[in-house]
Amino acid sequence: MKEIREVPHICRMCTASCSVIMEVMDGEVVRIRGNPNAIYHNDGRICPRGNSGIYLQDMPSRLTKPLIRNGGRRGEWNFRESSYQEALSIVANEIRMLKEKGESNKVVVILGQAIAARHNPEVVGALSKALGTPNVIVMPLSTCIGSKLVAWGFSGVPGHHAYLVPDYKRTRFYLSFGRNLGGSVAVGQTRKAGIGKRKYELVVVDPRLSEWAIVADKWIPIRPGTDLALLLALINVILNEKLYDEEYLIKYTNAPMLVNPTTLEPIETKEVKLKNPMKEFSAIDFLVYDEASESFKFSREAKLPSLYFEGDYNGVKVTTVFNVLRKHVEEYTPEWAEEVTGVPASVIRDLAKEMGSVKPVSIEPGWSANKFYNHFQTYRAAAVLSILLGSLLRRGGVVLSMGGITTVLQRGSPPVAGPPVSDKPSDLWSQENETEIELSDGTKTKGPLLPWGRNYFGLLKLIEKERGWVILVLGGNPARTMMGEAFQKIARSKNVNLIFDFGLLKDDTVLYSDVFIPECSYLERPNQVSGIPFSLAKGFMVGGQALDSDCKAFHEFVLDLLKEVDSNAIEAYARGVAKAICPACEEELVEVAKKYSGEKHFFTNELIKLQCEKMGINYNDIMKNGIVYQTSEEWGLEMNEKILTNGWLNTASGKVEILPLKLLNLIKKRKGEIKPEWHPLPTWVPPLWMRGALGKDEFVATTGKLRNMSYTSTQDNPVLAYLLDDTGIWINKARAKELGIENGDLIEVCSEWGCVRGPAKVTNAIEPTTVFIPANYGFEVDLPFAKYKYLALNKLQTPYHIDPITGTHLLVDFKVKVKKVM
Ligand SMILES: Nc1nc2c(c(=O)[nH]1)N[C@H]1C(S)=C(S)[C@@H](COP(=O)(O)OP(=O)(O)OC[C@H]3O[C@@H](n4cnc5c(=O)[nH]c(N)nc54)[C@H](O)[C@@H]3O)O[C@H]1N2
Ligand SMILES: Nc1nc2c(c(=O)[nH]1)N[C@H]1C(S)=C(S)[C@@H](COP(=O)(O)OP(=O)(O)OC[C@H]3O[C@@H](n4cnc5c(=O)[nH]c(N)nc54)[C@H](O)[C@@H]3O)O[C@H]1N2
Ligand code: SF4
Ligand SMILES: [Mo]
Repeated sequence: MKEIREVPHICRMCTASCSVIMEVMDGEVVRIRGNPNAIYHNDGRICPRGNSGIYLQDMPSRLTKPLIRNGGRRGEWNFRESSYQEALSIVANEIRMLKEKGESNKVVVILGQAIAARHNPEVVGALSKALGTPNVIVMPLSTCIGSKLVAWGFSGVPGHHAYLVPDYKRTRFYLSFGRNLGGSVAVGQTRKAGIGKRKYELVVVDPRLSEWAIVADKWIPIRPGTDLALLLALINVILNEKLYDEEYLIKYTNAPMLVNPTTLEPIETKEVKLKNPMKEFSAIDFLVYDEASESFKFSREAKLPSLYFEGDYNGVKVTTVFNVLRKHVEEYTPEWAEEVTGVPASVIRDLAKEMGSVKPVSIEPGWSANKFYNHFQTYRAAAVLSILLGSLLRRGGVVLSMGGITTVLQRGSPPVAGPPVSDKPSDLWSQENETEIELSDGTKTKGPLLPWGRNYFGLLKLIEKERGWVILVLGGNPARTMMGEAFQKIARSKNVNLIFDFGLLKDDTVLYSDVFIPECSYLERPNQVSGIPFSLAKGFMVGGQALDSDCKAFHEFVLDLLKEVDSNAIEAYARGVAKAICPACEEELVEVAKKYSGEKHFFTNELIKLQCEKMGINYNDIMKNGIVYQTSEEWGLEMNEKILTNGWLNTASGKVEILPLKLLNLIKKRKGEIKPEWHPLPTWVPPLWMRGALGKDEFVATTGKLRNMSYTSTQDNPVLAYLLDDTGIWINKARAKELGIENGDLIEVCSEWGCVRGPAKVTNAIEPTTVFIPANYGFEVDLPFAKYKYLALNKLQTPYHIDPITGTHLLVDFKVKVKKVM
């Protein structure tokens, strides 16, 4: 029997970061399986994508040598192999030249999920500082989670999918919309949802009978981009039928806050000092009407704040936030919502009644939520609905995971947005700020409410204006994942001096680059200690190194690059990394960085040792077991309760805010006027496609992930490509018949901006106005195993469809025409 060595790691086949064990035999990883020690995470399970990581060892499209363009234009596969040093020096020279001219800001970093999942805080903080550029585009932020992050954020909790989660194991009723836990899998969530499912009722809202809708107790098909109307009608019924959690609203929220009914401004506030286990901070207290003493009091001094008070305060007419909300949603009746969504009013009424009578209820906080123009208000409505039902931060409701708890206690994260690097404003930000947006009421505004300075439409504008840009793509495939083929547009510009790709696979981004350096795959590199996503228990994960290979991983590559650009920057980088992930390691890590002289994984291995030492983790334990827990899930549940009951939320008042005061302030400062798009109370905003009538031959495009594909990066994985089933473009049977389309026919789908082609999946399992275009297809380079070359979603989009709040990009929200290809 040959010996099998077991090496724990963190799965990098998607951002869900499951803890895995790699079985190594004879210098090969022969199997990857779930880590049984990850009891509060993926719990010994992984998905087929996780299993298929072993193909990274020898799949034909894995690139292992640096490449340098050998003439020809970007977009032509014309490269020669080079040494690491030669490729590195070309990139370093370009960056150094910009630095010497004082133009470091012309270095633009595009951060893909493959590096963002491991190194997001370090890149945005440490690397951009070391390079001297504030211009960082984080793909998962600008294409995936932007609007929802701040939507929940304004109520006091960061709306990041790994930070804010349904408490699947303890809920009794789960309303899932726009999420497909059975297909768009994160085993750390899907597993818990599966365990809990025996005890909760599952209602899935989706235009399509997804893998998750199939296992639901009820599937509610809905027109794309109209979930907001459904949620508003649920709020309407819950308020009218008094199905809300009165005690929760009175004790923990600003529902009783007295405001001016016209301006929504609080009538009177005062500052209070508060202290949580990590920080002292000041918050405001607001005036309420105390029913116990029949007088006006600040909320923290009142015994029984009234939800319903209306009257005069010092001659001024005042009312509560609760009253204003009730009035505000009066028009959003189930009958109105039926017209918009296609969901019968009776179904909406029954759903509201059920949600109001069962406890606890969990409402989906969402993941990929940058699909439609109204997604900010959609997730504001989801947050307010959760609050009305008393389920935010409650057992069995929607809760903060360990990452979310830490973020809230440190009082970081959204809605604080804007330029990512503090010492210089992002150039992208100024472009976003200047962009004209046409609002749903027909007026125009300049710039989104909260421009983030991370979005590539800003880059498109900048490179038209100035010469000499250097683009660094780190761990992503923007040629396929940027909307409207923005990357190809950037690559065609003569004003871009160099495009560099630090990737792994032969993909369309390499095709449009000048220089490519491969990173080691996760099988060949260690992984620094990191937190556990979605987890209520506190703990840490790590990755050992299973294989050796001739390549560098991220940290060491960055150090090599900085050494050539400006060796002084090495210290800045080490400090930045420490600040982002291990503040107590700072001085020692600077020494490690200075000592580094090119040995593979040296910095990472030393970092792991330092992290263990400073964070109270036993090194041998974590290296052997892959994951260590310092608490059980009870810790997370208790912390949620403490945050709720002590008023430690990240809002102006520290309480759960239905009417977000930070948002109100921001509107005053940035816009001066309340518009439906950023109304502080949940407000109807139609999706973009509804601005005109939907023609008889038109459909609304939407998208989602395929269960056995990750982003665009697994298309050529031999076993995953083989496993693809249910493929193709979903179209409703009756509508397909009108167009003479049969199952399997080659069809063309065209938007205003472009066309894609693929086989039709003709089915009753999709709502008639919708065409569903899977997100994971399409490529330009030659790939031996990949299917559906011409089904690239980003050919249909425009980079200028943006979210009016954060300026992030909308994945869909446009009309399409469909025809059979003869
Ligand atoms: N067409 C389309 N566009 C999308 C999406 C979609 O599904 N389809 N999804 C949207 C969403 S939700 C997201 S989060 C973003 C994601 O967008 P991206 O971050 O661009 O994601 P990927 O498509 O996974 O990037 C794939 C590339 O990452 C590189 N890579 C993989 N592993 C490694 C590694 O270990 N190291 C390095 N250095 N590189 C590696 C490979 O070269 C691979 O080709 O895209 C958004 N845009
Ligand atoms: N297999 C697989 N799993 C993945 C990934 C992957 O690439 N492949 N990527 C990971 C990443 S980065 C992300 S962002 C998550 C994404 O995970 P999810 O947020 O679950 O995202 P999607 O698959 O984009 O969409 C989920 C469902 O929303 C439906 N939908 C589309 N439009 C609408 C609408 O207007 N209303 C409603 N109610 N539903 C709608 C789609 O039909 C789909 O079934 O998945 C993660 N897990
Ligand atoms: S969900 Fe699947 S691909 Fe994603 S990290 Fe977990 S095992 Fe890997
Ligand atoms: Mo994503």
